[in-house]
Amino acid sequence: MGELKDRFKLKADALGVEIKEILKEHGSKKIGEVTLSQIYQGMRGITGLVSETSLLDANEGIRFRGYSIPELQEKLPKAPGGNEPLPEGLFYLMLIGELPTEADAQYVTSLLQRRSHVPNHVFAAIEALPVSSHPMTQFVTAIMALQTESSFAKRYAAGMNKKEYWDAAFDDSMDLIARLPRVAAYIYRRKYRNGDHIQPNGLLDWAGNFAHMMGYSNESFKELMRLYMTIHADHEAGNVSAHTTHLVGSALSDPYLSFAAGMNGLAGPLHGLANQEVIKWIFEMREALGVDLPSKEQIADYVKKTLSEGKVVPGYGHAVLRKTDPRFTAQMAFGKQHMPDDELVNTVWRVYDVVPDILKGLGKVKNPWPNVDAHSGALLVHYGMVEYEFYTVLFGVSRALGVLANLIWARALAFPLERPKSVTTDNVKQWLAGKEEIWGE
Ligand code: HAX
Repeated sequence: MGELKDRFKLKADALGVEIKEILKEHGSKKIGEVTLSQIYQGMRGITGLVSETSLLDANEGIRFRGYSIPELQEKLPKAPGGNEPLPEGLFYLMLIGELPTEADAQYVTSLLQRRSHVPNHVFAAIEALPVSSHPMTQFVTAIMALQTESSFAKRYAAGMNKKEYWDAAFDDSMDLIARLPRVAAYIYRRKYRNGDHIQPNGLLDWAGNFAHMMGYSNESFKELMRLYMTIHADHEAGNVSAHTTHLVGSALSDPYLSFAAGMNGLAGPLHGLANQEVIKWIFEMREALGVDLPSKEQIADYVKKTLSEGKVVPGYGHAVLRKTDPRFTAQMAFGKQHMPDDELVNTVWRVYDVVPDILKGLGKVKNPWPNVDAHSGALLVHYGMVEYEFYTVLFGVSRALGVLANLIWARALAFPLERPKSVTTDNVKQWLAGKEEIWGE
């Protein structure tokens, strides 16, 4: 791993120097203003974080180190015979800031293959939970059980120099990324395949091996996993899973503790769990209507019913995006290529034809367009993965790439403990009455 670490260290040292200079000269410049509404309403639009790995534009969608998803699909290395990008290549890009060569991506693959051993007590910890536990509960439990392997925690306890934090975070992050597919596949086979587990194939790429261990040997499913693991990896720093991992990491909690915290946030229905909610909602709609491919009129009626029951339409809307999510579009293109006649996939496309106008009509939804979660489930069901409670685990395995690349950067750039100021409504009322000094430090 020395070579990858050396390349990273060079980049991190150079950026560290640049940031010092920027702050020395411009540190007191204002980057924005904060309104009262913003602090009561989810801090939307407040710029308060730095992330090197990706940037979200409200209209264009996500760019990873400046590259859009179609550009990544074109420029990142592929598996032999494949068309979709290798997520290992995206991880390299996020970490090093340069497009990987084929050899670079293969090197990351081989590092992950070598570090993928999962100790037995982790499987025992999973087995201690009832099979009925939600897969995300099992996933987070397994990550916590893996924490015994943290070299960051061990080195910190032994008096690690703060200049070495990044190095220990690097080791833990690579180990964790390498082990997650095995853990996730174990949970899948335990819960849905009677514990009939499949051993890893040490010759396969990270996502291909994940597909294999879950029991999907079909080449086009492996391609879907490569695409899926790439597009879900990162969405700049403010989303719940990324921000939580970053926040917890800022307390020098090791990467296992930090990532587990982020995954608890991903498990919320307004965030990553939306991918299970979408397919559950579509299954319920099909059952209620008694048809496999509802008409647009039937869908419109069902959407209105959902809204009238005080529920959100899952897979639609976003806190930052204001157009169709390019991650939705990439999955739609995959569907058109691999399964154009699939009725469930066609239902997703019909929902896309109908929902935005209805949400626009409500007059309060800032983004009526689909997000990443609106599409993913239908593609998985096509290959037989109907167990939608598992979908957020797939998202989590992918999200590790982005949030852990960020955690390594945060330790390398010596980002301090995160600690914003909060107020009480009483403070606010006094301030509005003209007593400005109440804010304190
Ligand atoms: N259906 C119905 N109402 C919606 C809606 C939707 N899909 N999206 C937003 N709204 C409503 C909000 O509930 C809010 O209503 P109230 O004022 O009555 O509370 C109003 O529109 C304004 O909300 P907003 O400013 O447009 O949206 P937010 O930034 O507050 O929330 C959410 C963004 C993603 C949480 C929201 O759009 C939502 O709940 N969507 C459905 C769940 C979903 O798809 N989540 C996944 C998002 C992507 C992601 O993180 N994936 O992991």
